[in-house]
Formats: sequence, C-alpha cells, structure tokens
Amino acid sequence: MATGDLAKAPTPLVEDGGEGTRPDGEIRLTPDAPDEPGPDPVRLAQALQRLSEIGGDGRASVSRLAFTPEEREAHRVVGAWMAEAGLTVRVDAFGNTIGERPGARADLPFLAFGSHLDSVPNGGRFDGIVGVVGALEIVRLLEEGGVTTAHPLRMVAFANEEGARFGEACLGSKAVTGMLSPRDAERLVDADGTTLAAAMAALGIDPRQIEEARWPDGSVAAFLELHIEQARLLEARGLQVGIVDAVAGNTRLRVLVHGRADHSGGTPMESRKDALAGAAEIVLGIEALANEPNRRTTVATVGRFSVSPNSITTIPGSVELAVDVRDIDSDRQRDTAWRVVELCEQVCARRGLDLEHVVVSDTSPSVLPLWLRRITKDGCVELGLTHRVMSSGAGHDAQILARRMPAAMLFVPSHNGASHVPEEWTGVDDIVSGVRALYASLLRLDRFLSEEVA
Ligand code: HGY
Ligand code: MN
Ligand code: MN
Repeated sequence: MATGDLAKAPTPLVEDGGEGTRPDGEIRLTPDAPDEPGPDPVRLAQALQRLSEIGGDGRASVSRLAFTPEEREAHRVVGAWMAEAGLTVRVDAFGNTIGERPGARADLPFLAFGSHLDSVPNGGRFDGIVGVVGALEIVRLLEEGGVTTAHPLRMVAFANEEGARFGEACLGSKAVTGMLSPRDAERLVDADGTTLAAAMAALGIDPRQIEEARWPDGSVAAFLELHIEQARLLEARGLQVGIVDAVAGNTRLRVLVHGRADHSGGTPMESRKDALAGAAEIVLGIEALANEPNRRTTVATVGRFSVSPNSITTIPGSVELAVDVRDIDSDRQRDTAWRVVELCEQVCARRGLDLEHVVVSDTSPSVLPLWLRRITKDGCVELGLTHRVMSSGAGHDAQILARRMPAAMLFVPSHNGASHVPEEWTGVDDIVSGVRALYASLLRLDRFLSEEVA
C-alpha cells in the first residue's frame, strides 16, 4: 500500500523511483483479455500532477472552486485529453464536460462513468480527480486494446460537485438528472453574495439554459464512479477497493444569530446581547446532538462561522453559521436538522437574541443497487483485488445519478482518511487497482446488459 511520505513537502506524484514509477511487469486487466495492457501508473500520475497544478499552491493544496477560472481550466484540459483519447467531446449547458465513444450497438443506451473536477478551498489533489483520470485511463485502454463495447460510452467530468462555494452539492449531476433549474441558480449564493447564476454568466455559461443539460430518460443505462474513500476504513483494514452500498444524505442550513453590538468595556455583562456567546452555545449543542447514542451514523459540522463586526473591543452583534448535517438514514438526517433548528430557537430565546435560518440544501441518502454491486464485486474477485462493501459519509455525484439510473461507486484508500485538506493522499498503485476494478466492472456490465437486450 503505497502512501508516500507526507512528513516533508509532499513528493511530486511523478518522480523517478517515486510513486509514479511503473511497477515491475505488465498489469493484466482481465484474464480473458490476455493481450490487454493494464492501467499505466505513470500516465495516471502525470494526469493527476497536471491537474493538481490548476489552482494548486505548487505543493499539495488545491483551490479549484465551482465556477471559477480554475475549474474551467481543468475542464478545458480534460476536454482536450478526452479528444486525444478519441472521444467526441462537448461541454453541456451547465458546464459539465462530456466525451462519448460509439458502441457496437447504437440501439443500446450509454454506459456513463466519471467524477468531478472542482475542489473545496485548500483541498487535496485526489478528491474527484481520481475518478476523472481513472475514467480517462479506461478510455485510453479501450482504444489501445482495440476494444469496442456493445453500449456507447459516456465519460463525464462534472462541474460544481462540491457544496463548498454555493452550499448545495452535486449541481452538475443534478443538472443532468433534471434536478436543477435556473431558479436554483438565482437562489444559491456564495459567501460574497455572488449567485450561482452570476458566477456562471461571468464564465460565459448561460444559467437560463441549465435545463438543456438534462439527459433524456432512458438514454443512460448506468453510471459508475471511482473515488477516494475520504475515510480510514480501507487503509486500516489493508483493503484495495471499497464497494459502496449507501451514500449519506446531507441537509445544510445557514443560521444567523442577531444580538446587539456594543462597547466591550462600557457594557455590563447582565445587559448584553452577545451573538457570539449564543452562537458558541449553539455549536457545542450541535456537537452534543450528533453525539447522542441513537444517532450512531449522524455527523454534524459547523464549517463556516463569521462574526460581525469581528472587533476585539465590540460585543459581537451577529454571527452567521453554516451547518452540515449528514446521515445514511434519511429520517435521522432530517430529525437531526430539525433538532438543530429547535436548539437555535431555544438558545436565542433564552439569551434574548434574534434568529434567522435557511435550509440551503437537503439531499437524501442513496442506496446503490445490489445487482450492480455484485457485478463490481465479481470484477474485484476476478482480478484478485481485496475489497469490502461499505457506506460513504461523503456525498457524491453517483448518489444523484442513482435517482434516475442504477449507479455504482468504487473507493480506493485515503491515507489516514484525510480529505478536503492538502494532506489528502492516495498512492498511485492504489489508484491503478481502482481503475482495474472500474474497467472490469464496466466490461462486465456492458456484457451483462447487452446480453439481456439480445
Ligand atoms: O462534501 C462531500 O461530501 C464531498 O466531498 N463532495
Ligand atoms: Mn468528491
Ligand atoms: Mn469533496
């Protein structure tokens, strides 16, 4: 399990003798394709390295927020790679980059696979990117192997998967599943007050056309996504591949606590309306709520916290909190979110503070179908890849696609479980294993579904 040395400045992904060096011998993808080359670790590492330089700090941190020039540059680069790999490439009405490859049978729907290119602020180099460069590697292997699938193939690099900028996640996949409208683009706003619509328009993408991105019902038979685990289980158990059975849902709230700004010296304690003291009590109350024994798969986070006027000699007048509640159980997710609102109301009432709250987004958990998991599992067994079924605490595009079609997710290990931070790391040999599992899953799925439709 290559993890790389994170103690010093992270080693570049491609370095003689480093992570990117091709392991000894050829990697066989599937026993029944004897002359089929395996995923190329050097090519994978070079692609990861190139993308990490877009919005990167030259070391390990990446900031490639949704609908920024950096995200569009990444789509431009990946679009060019897709075309070089022989795909017919387009950018859809939301800004997703799509590459298509004909199958032997034009009567069959597409098989889609891919992930996202945007990141969180000061994020890592692997979140989303592993699934995009992994999908591209599969297209290259198909070309090099002269393999024609029965189904036409659609590789997707999604835009705006992260909720980091506009609060709601998976907007690119919501656009292709018909779950996003121009009204949402006006509703969603970032911390600076810029709407999604304005951010899109500033990059030449017309938010009024969002609904054009929708994939017609029945046009895609299934979606597969390779992604880093963003948790510790696979590395802790020494496993190569995670097969995801459920993806957590998330409810995101914007909470505004209003008190009264006043002089920090002249105002007696008993006559204060300190918004920050109230907000701090709320933060600790949310933590206690998520730690309740009956909420065993619930997590809740206050990830953004802004104080106004944020001056050492002024009692805080108002505080804005961004709350992220997640669970793989839908009832618990919503119950926790509702209890958060109740908690805010109680604290504010007791402290004489005013409260505003907005539900920014509410996305249900997804259960991924067993029959498709069996196909991905059979691929892992055939390739001798150690694996296990597991759930995902992180949200993903696959969970949205799963609303409209069968979807599967494959995880590769995250070192120390670190993600959404510069320390995020997955060894290239683990990525190769994930690509092999994804490729085997795609070929098996292609056979299984085309035999059904004789
Ligand atoms: O935030 C998440 O759940 C994922 O990384 N988009
Ligand atoms: Mn991701
Ligand atoms: Mn992420």
